[in-house]
Amino acid sequence: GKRVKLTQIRRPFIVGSTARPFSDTNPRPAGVPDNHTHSWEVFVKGLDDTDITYWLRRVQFKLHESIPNYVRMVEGEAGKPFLVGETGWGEFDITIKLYYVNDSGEKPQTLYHYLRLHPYGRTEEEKQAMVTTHGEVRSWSYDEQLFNEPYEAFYNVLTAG
Ligand code: SLL
Repeated sequence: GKRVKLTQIRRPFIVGSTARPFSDTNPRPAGVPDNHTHSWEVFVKGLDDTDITYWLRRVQFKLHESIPNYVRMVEGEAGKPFLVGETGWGEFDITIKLYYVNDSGEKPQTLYHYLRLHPYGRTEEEKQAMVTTHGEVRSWSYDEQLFNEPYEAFYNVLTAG
């Protein structure tokens, strides 16, 4: 196929994690080890939960090796985040590999997200900014996927609707 020359298409997305300490409102599920302190999830999703499966096909999350089946592949489902949920006690770097739709001809790309269970920041204000009213610790980043000189068929998919 032919590429659309001198053209770049950007698509925004959010990569992040949300952690919840075990508590009365977030009880430790049966079978979860005593030393686990939090439930958490890591995800890739569209802005305001818009669908991104027209350009992103699947996502591989590489968690800490201490976690059973620490390499998780998540296939896209229209309108749903690419998401892995777990429980644990520690923070670590998660390797996230993005696989694009076949029409794109794009090679997979890797990005990193540090899982935070505890508020982090230089000041009390910075820490508080991570915590929701429900006591969730959010570490969310805005990111943009750049498609440079996309193939015509893929360009049409990207710009349809
Ligand atoms: C640390 N470098 O030492 C980090 C490693 C690993 C945390 C943290 C998994 C628990 C499980 C878990 O929370 N690992 O599934 O057994 O702080």
